[in-house]
Amino acid sequence: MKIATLSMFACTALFAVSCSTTKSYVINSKSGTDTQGTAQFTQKGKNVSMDLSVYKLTPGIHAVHIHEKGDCSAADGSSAGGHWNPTAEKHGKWEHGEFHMGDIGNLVADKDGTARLVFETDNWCMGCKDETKNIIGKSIIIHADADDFHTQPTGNAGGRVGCIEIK
Ligand SMILES: [Cu+2]
Ligand SMILES: [Zn+2]
Repeated sequence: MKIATLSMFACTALFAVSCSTTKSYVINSKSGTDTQGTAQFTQKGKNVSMDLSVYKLTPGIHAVHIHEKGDCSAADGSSAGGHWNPTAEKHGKWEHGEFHMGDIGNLVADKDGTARLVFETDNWCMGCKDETKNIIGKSIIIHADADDFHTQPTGNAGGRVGCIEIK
């Protein structure tokens, strides 16, 4: 018991170097599609990494964003709201000029409809008190079409084919 308490304390004190938090989710298909896959988020020190694997997309380019509401209940994914934009900027390309905190970018699905994206940033956190960084309570949306990085406020990415509630 004493040893367990001590090791938990050490883990907290040394969070940046020795500990990480990982959460995994399954993608909900939306808009009558058969989208499948998983997303894993890991906070390690100051960085959050996302490992997104998607199957049964149409081949080609698909936008992926964090949207503002952690609610995938609507059949078309509209319940997830708009892009997560806690810093009130224009829609754009990640870390190029103005961009939303949810503007991850695009996935490329191969001829079988499979796509994988590994993304890491210190702009996000998992459950910290800074609401300009906290991704918990938001959602991931995978779109039917590509993000053009300039159409406001959506990137003209079309319908919503997959949704994940980040809890
Ligand atoms: Cu989106
Ligand atoms: Zn955006």
